[in-house]
Amino acid sequence: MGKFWNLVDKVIKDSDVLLLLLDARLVEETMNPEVENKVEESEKPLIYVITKCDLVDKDVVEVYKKKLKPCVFISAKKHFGTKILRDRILIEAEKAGIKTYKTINVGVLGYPNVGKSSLINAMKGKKSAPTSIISGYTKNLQMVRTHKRMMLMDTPGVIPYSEKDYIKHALIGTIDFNQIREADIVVIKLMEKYSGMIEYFYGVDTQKDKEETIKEIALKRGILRKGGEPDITKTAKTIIRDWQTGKIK
Ligand SMILES: Nc1nc2c(ncn2[C@@H]2O[C@H](COP(=O)(O)OP(=O)(O)OP(=O)(O)O)[C@@H](O)[C@H]2O)c(=O)[nH]1
Ligand SMILES: [Mg+2]
Repeated sequence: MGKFWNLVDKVIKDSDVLLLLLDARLVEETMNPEVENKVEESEKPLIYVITKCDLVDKDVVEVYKKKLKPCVFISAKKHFGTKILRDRILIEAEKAGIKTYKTINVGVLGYPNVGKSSLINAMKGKKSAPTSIISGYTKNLQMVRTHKRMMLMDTPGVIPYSEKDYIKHALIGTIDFNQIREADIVVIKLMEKYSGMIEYFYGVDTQKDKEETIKEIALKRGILRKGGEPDITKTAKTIIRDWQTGKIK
């Protein structure tokens, strides 16, 4: 991770404008104060980009328009918001005094798996930056010219040094669903955060005892141990996979 932070410093140094990407389903959780501080110190413009907006209701993210300035909503999947983002980058570059004949270097920063590479591809209109459901996929810097005057720099995702909250990482997708410890606890947290969402997706009743709900999903999906008992861990991992890949919304 230390190596990745060095890359972040380099990207900030080489950029004219910085984007900080935040996952629409976990905006607060994917905030990155360390990155924000570094950008602030550099005195370069920062645009907050809320990604994966196809996975949430508009009202959920609308509140961030006031909190984060400037802020652009995008969905790389639905190709929504990319023109607005391009225009916003041009505005911020102009404000920062970048000459109109000069290429604008744009650094794309954010947690692993928030959709940095996907955004670059959506801006470009074709796949140039490799993406994956496996978090930590981008390992190096990659420059992609997305428009005549715009060079986007893809970076490996970084998480704050102090960050040790594995439940949060599981929800963001920083930890792959296969590697998750205590997957049932992660699912229970998810059920608490988004009341009724998991139950609705799997077509089971909402219950007080959330462990029972996982059991019911296991039975419904036939995820069983050898003896026919519901396999809680495997079911919880399946739920986390469906969440991380955006099936549950
Ligand atoms: N539904 C939806 N999924 C998206 C969107 N953008 C990205 N994803 C998914 O999120 C996952 C991660 O996307 P990437 O673009 O690889 O994310 P990244 O930030 O580059 O990840 P790292 O390189 O691992 O840091 C992939 O499974 C994408 O398909 C979006 O706009 N909508
Ligand atoms: Mg990437």
